[in-house]
Amino acid sequence: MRTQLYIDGQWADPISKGTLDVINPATEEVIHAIPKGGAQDIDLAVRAARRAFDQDGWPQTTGAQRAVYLRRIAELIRGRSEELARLEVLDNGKPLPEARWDIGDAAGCFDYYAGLAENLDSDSSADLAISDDRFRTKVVKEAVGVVGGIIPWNYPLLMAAWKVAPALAAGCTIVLKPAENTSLTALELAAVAQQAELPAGVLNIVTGLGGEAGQALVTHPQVDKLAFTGSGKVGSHIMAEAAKDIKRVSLELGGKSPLLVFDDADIENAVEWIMFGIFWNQGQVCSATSRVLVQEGVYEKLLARLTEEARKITIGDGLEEGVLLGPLVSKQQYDQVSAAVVRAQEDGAQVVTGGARPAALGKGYYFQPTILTEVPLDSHAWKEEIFGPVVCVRRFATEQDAVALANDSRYGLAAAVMTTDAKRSERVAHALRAGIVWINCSQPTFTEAPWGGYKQSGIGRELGKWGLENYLETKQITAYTSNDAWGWYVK
Ligand code: TAP
Repeated sequence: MRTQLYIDGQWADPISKGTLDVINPATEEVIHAIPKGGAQDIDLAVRAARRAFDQDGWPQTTGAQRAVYLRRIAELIRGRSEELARLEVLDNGKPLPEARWDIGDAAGCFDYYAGLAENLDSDSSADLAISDDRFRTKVVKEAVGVVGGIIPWNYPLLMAAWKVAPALAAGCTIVLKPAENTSLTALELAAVAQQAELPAGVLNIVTGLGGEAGQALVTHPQVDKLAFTGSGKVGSHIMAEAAKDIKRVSLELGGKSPLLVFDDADIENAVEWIMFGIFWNQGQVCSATSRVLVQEGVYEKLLARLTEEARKITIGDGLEEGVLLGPLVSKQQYDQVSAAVVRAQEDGAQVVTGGARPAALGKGYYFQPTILTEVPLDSHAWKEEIFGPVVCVRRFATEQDAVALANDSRYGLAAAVMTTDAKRSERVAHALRAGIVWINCSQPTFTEAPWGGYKQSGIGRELGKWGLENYLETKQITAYTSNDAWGWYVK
């Protein structure tokens, strides 16, 4: 485990010499200390990224050259995948099979953007058809500049990959501030980049607190673009800071994603996807299936089957064989989820199952899979992200009611519809105000497909070619091909 920051291709102690404890959420034990970077470390990192961008020629490399580095990084991550997955479990708490999946996806993300970087070479020379043949116009895509990337703790290495891979593919340089709770694999990513011989300053990783290192990155005048994933509150603050000097900003924020089950749905299939949607990663997922809307005819049956399956989930240390639900990431998150369930009950909700720490587990930030019903529409539990293994289940009568209930949210990240009626699924998919709609499934995520939300779930899209666009400026270059300038003017 690393003890230093990665700035300008070198490992460095933070100027303050401060550290932050790393706590294993399964045992509550301190297992390590990471460096606590501050404003001065961020300044050094941004200056290094600036120099790598302005003077060292990173944006002038071809996409094919950048792809070589990205593929090397992917290969090196794969070569260390088991070690990285175990580190992720110690830091975040998620079950090992999930962590293995994340590491594989992170490597895949670097490979994918290597391919898009190569395509950029051919895309950028295209001529544009314009209405005056005395001019020739072409459009080129160029890197935005120095990126400040800020990520949360729910998918530590994967979220780092979602920011770093497209930024580097585009020709940007980046300073990444991982979440204070889960920085271990981000620091390993720095080691991987060093081993891949990525030029100095292109990727810098500064661990530390959001209010210190994060804030310094957000307000640094030499940062051109901010790419953030996390809470709406911090996202809104970052957008306000970015507005002061018109930094580009992309935000991936929270959600309160609905899943609609119609009477004609395959109930067993619906139950499986709901389980996956709300209990995977302990429900600490921005797109988590946190509101389940069930048509009257199948409500009782679905609730009974979901409750039965939720009670069967094996809870424990993510490193143990067969565990499906690990601890929440931190004491703070445990307290927040517990408080949200107490508040839901005070507001009138019924706890069908779960609602507390599992009696058998005395230590660790464990919380039972929890199903709430009778949750008032104006309550915190119905409206706000709980970010834990807590699902609200509610009945509806008609398709129109279901769509209205689903859309009655300030969020619009994801939604799902379960029905065997193809026409209905198409109709409802279009009516749902969300950036991602799944039909007869929930949560499958593909590096090739856009990821992001409507309304207060964010701005911009990650992944796919849309994710690359986040890190590109569009420039038109227009040439006058006649030698009669005045003639053009008077015409
Ligand atoms: P946030 O507080 O939003 O933190 C996300 C990132 O922003 C972290 O790296 C954080 O640093 C940093 N940050 C905090 N304040 C900052 C500031 N003033 N300037 C710049 N960066 C700053 O989310 P969290 O604490 O990880 O989780 C809180 C809630 O956010 C969760 O309960 C959940 O509802 C939501 N959340 C959503 C998502 C997604 S994917 N949408 C992911 C995680 C959490 P620190 O690590 O030091 O706080």
